Amino acid sequence: MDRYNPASIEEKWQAAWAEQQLHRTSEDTSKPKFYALSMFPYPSGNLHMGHVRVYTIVDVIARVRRMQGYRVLNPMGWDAFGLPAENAAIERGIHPAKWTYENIAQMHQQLDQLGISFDWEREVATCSPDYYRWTQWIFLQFFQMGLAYQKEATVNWDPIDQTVLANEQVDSEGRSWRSGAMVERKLLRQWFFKITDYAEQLLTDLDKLTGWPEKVRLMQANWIGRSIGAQVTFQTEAGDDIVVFTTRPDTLWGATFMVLSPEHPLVKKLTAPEQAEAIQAYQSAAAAKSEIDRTAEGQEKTGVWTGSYATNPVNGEAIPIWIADYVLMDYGTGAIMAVPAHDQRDFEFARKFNLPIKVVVQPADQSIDAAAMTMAHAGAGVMVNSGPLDGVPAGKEAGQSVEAAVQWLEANGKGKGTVNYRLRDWLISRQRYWGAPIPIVHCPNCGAVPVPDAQLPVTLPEDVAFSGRGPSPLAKLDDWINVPCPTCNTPAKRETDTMDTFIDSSWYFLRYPDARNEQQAFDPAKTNDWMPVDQYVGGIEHAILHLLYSRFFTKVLRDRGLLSFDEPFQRLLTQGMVQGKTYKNPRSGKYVIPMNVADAANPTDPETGEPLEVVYEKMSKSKYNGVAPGEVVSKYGADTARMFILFKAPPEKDLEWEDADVEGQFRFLNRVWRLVTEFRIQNSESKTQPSESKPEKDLRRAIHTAIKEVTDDLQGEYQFNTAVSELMKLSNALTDASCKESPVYAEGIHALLILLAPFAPHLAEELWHSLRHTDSIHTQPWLNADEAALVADEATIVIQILGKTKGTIAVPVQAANSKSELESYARESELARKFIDGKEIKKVIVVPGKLVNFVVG
Ligand code: HQ5
Ligand code: ZN
Repeated sequence: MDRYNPASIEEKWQAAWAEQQLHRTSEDTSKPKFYALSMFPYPSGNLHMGHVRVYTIVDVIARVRRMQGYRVLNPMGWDAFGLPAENAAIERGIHPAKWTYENIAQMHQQLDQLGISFDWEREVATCSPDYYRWTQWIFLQFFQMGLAYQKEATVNWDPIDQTVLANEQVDSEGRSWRSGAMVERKLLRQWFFKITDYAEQLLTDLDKLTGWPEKVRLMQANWIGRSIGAQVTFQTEAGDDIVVFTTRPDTLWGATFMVLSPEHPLVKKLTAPEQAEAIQAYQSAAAAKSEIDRTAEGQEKTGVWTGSYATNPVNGEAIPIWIADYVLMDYGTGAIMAVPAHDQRDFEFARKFNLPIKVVVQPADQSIDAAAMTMAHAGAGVMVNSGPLDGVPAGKEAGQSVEAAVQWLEANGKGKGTVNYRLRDWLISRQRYWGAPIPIVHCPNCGAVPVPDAQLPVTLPEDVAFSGRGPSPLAKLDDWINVPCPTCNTPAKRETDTMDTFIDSSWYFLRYPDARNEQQAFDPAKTNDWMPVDQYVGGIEHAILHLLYSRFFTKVLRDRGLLSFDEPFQRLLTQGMVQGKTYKNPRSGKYVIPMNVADAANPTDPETGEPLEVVYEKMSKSKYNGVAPGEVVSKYGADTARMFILFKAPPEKDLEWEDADVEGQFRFLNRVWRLVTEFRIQNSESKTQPSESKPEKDLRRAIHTAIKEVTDDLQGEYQFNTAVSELMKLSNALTDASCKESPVYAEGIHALLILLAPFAPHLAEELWHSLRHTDSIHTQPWLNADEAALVADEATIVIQILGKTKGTIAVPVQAANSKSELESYARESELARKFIDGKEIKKVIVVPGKLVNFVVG
């Protein structure tokens, strides 16, 4: 008998499947469609165990649907633009394209080794001109719809490298991650997408996403952050208007001062001569601070009085105007009314600078006094000191004070109601090389002119030097930059910014249905046929940006007449993290290399002798807890790796990598191997006729229970872990069966293989063929549970004497459900007779299907 040797069978079947084009997407439109999508990876070079988890999950889903008769689209591609490639170029002198394509080849091979059934004919790489040509085309659709525009924005500027940095590239001290220079805030002209135009739809359509985790919908709703409020105008002594937006117009009567952003254009005019020096010093200090530092909670409040006053429009009171860095210019109007009694930041500010505090909301259960307050009261209560609003209930749930205030402001011409969103327009331009060039030419006569469709793509020049210093390499390439204006032919200049890589990933799922189209981004008929995605799987780290941007793109392209649906992803599964075992010294916080831990059961620090903690954390080099997919595959095979990952934890939960459990799955697959191999040997000999014997009935029940449970676990609420448990139960039932010559046993072996096929595709295929099948197991129809076989034909009935349980008896199901029949079975049972033992039966209580209680005297 051959031993289970994953290495040889896995390679053999991978080659055979490729040869047969087994994973090619079926175009048979008589079948229902199923679009399975996994978040495509950044081609970093090596597959991480986290990737293995996502792609295995999607693979099982896709394989089951194929066997269930769906035409399945299960594509793969590469999110291939972005900084890592450019950094590799700078650090190692490799061109980003070379680095990227080498990584893609390596990761593709690693995915193949896992037996993932992707349709590689639809592969896309976002850095390839035949993909980014359409990214540029889509940019121009946005531009023509007025949804792509340029404006000045405050950005992080590295004065040494002469480049803009993302917030993530500025360290906690405000220094550039690369040059170490103190980052400056600088106003630069940037490109934006007007996602705010879609804020309302992006919010309300979240209700349609019933197949998404509630958590993700909530995160998106909070990110969009809709609030109602009012726009109110305060007039300065000089007669200038300061417009403020407030979500608490009901507290206007409690506004005791105003705060402007240091960058507010009126500051100069408002500054009294004696305050000029202090104001200027404060403005420069604020300019050097990051937005995060300026708005961090609990920050000591700073600010300066301008020396001027404004009039509170609701009560005519003069209130002082201050500047403070916690008010940002690009948020709202850059000015706020301060209500210290009911806003914590305003409260801290007022206490620090001795400004008046006026209570306008009194809580129901206590009376607050401005002088004694230690913090703001932001909660519910009743309006006081507020003229027309006095007595109106205030607060999120029951309060009508905000609505009442808006009504009063509008009726008295003092302001108007507004809806505001936290969401801001999406800054999409990057001063980087490795991204899709923005297809715009700047002409001195015509302004920003789109590159005509026929001239797309605007390709990235290849012969470029990467020094890591100075502005984007594109901005230095005069030959590339200088072009005639497409409209008037005047010498003009190309836009040198490239697009944020999140743009590439906002439409890749629309390309897969028609990935080789050279005339269009996609044929709407094909994309509308396959979309929306039936099941999307990916990390929770994309809960907000990627998923929101993809929803935004879908709605814009729908409005452009290209798509016929509102939402791209019907169902979303966010997989948990794969964590590795670490040995950590709780005192020093240091991680110890596992190899250096002498006694794993009782681990101690080899340097200090202190006891070590065993904790599971995100896999990382610095914690010595990474497990390389390739090593697991070469030791146990891909099937074991897949089985372990699916079995160890429910898909949404974090997964603790545990070698012993990997061994466990390897042993299970070996058991299946032996079961089928032994069956094959016996099967060639004699065979009994089918009968209704108890062992055969029991085995059939086990088989069909497994079919039912595994099928349920793979539908909608995915529970791969319990599905694997069911497979183990079935294999136990087969091992223990006493009817190995019966056709029922053969049915069980076949069912085990078919149910196992999506999980361990190579092993299942090998064993299937060993049973003399000639076609692939992966093209077999999925199994349907026979409901009749599920019914147990005996019921277990409890026997009680005077209410005390004495044991159970087995009764035919029909009899157990009839009071009289059940009673007579019970009376005649050996168990009951033993306890009744000649005593008088005074009464018999029968609960059909459950118990019989004899009251004896
Ligand atoms: C994981 C890990 C690594 C990865 N290209 C983007 C991306 O996240 C996706 C775009 C749609 C925006 C998971 C991760 C994600 C998938 C690809 N993963 N653990 N690429 N250590 O390569 O779980 O959550 O980083 O779903 O693999 O990840 S990626
Ligand atoms: Zn022109």
